[in-house]
Amino acid sequence: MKVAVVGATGLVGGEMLKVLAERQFPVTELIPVASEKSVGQEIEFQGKKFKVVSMDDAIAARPEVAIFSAGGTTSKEHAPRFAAVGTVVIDNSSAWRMDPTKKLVVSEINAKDLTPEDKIIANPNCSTIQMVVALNQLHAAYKVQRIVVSTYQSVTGTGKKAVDQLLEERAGQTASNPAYPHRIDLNVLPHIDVFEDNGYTKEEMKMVKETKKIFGDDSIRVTATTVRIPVMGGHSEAVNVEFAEEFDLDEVREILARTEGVELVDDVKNNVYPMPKDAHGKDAVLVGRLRRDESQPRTLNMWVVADNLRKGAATNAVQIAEKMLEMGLLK
Ligand code: 11C
Repeated sequence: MKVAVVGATGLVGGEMLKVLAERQFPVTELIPVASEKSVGQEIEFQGKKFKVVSMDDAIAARPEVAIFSAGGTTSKEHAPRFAAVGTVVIDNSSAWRMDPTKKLVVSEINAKDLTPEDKIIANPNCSTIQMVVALNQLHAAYKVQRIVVSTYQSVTGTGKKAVDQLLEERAGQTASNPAYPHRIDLNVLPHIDVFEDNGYTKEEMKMVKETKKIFGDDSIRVTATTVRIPVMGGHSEAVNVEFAEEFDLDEVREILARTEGVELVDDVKNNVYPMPKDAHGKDAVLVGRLRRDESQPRTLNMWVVADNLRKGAATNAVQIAEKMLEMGLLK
């Protein structure tokens, strides 16, 4: 497979290259693409050096698959140009997620619905992916009715600029080029992405809308508060979920223990629960702190942690490509 990675020099792009190599995706030719200022720069993949090329050169090479992680504007402009030459685009931005003609795919949940007509496939937002992976089999067993989620998100979700801000502040300096409107070290920002007219942030509304689209069920009610914390390594989420059917907590544990993509980390007697430091570099979504919400019936509380650059972005994108390969949709 000729594989283009658009945004190859970014944080997610770098993770994408790692995941492609680790999972031994059959890359015969890697085509790294980045902004004009990075063209000609060399990047390493599987022990070999590859030159970063321009978007036009990458399209001319007609790769079988292009994995985009370069922001919505780039995706809007260039993904259709790759699709026009027959390339399957897996796009990590928000550009196509809510487009009714495009599928929004989490590999374990709905990759099976992909068809040869799907040429631009949207990868959901990281905070949505880890929540729906954790809920997938519970939804099948008890039917999710309402979700109240609060997130604790890593600075890596913003990108390199935010990582630098945290490191500079932690070293006692003033950030030279801050990513956030306030300091992030020794602080918490109840603000991810821009504010919308309803008072929610775009990140919060992504969790609402994307969850409904991925589960194919508009009746699921979701409300979110998304928060940036001075952490690297992964996003954490407190998820309160109300089901239509009554559940048994031991059965919930059994279901989660066999859910694809989930690792149950739940032994509070021994202080065992999911933490971002333990999710870092892993593909699994860690789930723990399982307990009944005693304030109302059929409601569960859970704590969900995952590496936002892995399952939340790169791993899910590569898994979609793997599924498409298995299904004969990449040629
Ligand atoms: C964050 N979730 O942690 C964001 C990053 O729509 O793909 C990913 C934004 C997106 O800041």
